[in-house]
Amino acid sequence: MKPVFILNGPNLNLIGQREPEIYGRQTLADIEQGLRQQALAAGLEIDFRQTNHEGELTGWIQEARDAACALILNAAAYTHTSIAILDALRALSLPVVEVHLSNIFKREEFRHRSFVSPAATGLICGFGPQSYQLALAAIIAMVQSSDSSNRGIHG
Ligand code: CA2
Repeated sequence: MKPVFILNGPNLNLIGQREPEIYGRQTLADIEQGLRQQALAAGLEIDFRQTNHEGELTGWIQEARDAACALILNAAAYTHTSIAILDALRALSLPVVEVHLSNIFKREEFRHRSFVSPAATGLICGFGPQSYQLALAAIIAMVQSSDSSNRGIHG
């Protein structure tokens, strides 16, 4: 089985150190560690990455077309600005879960628009680091149900 790509956009490397009142006290490495355990328990692999560069994030989304079974994406500020990321997502035929630590709809107006949502299977936001765990749980359920339907009901 191919890994689940978990891709993170700009400034997410700073969480846990700055603005804890918005993003919590866990670092991105803490979140990654929890997701690794969750994936392991479900027999899945994850490929967890962060970048501050739009082009790199776009390239990783393209890479997911052949290299991933599903994508969890926190595009951070590029969520609200990037048509390049929307176009790359449109070229995918995988489950895509958009995640945000904060509830973007409770925040400034400019965070209410997402260029990721129209290309996503679903969106989870507002639960802090748990947003990622809920997204992975959704992917695990989707991957396992498509796996069992491929194998037939008696496996
Ligand atoms: O809530 C989320 O997960 C966001 O994707 C986080 C982004 C923000 O631009 C989105 O609107 C919502 C910000 C990433 C972290 O940025 C920091 C900036 C300063 C200090 C710490 C983190």
